[in-house]
Amino acid sequence: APIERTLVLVKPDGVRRGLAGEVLRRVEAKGYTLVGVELVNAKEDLLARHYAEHVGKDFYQPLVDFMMSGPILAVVVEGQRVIEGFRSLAGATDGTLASPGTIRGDFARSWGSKVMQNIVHGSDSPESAAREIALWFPGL
Ligand code: DAT
Ligand code: MG
Repeated sequence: APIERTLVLVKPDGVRRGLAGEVLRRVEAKGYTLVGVELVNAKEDLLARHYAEHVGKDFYQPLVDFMMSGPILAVVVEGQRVIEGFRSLAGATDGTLASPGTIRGDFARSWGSKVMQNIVHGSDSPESAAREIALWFPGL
């Protein structure tokens, strides 16, 4: 199986709630490798590039404002099929619907206009992962 890298973000709600270590613990317990970790106070231009696919949607500005509401733990994770694998660990976007046992299912309950408060981000494809890793870890 191919070795991939993905970008994981512990969002400001996750950091505020003290869940950064729990997310890293689950990533490591699964057998993935941490290859970059940094606490970031993200600026609007970085978030605009990160969320380029959502620019113009009604939830775009609330999403960016939320992502600027506190520090984010940015992590590059490596492993076999880790892009799909981390999405599976994270669970569904809506915390109400995310399965128990997933990060969102266990720790998020937000839905509707607060659905962005779902603890983590994970890249959704090899193309997104390459683009996002270059944005958050230009040296990597
Ligand atoms: P995911 O984070 O599961 O990849 P996404 O890429 O579709 O989900 O959306 C990015 C984030 O934006 C998501 O974590 C939560 C927020 N979001 C998505 N759809 C939304 C909506 N309809 N209203 C408010 N926030 C939304
Ligand atoms: Mg996404």
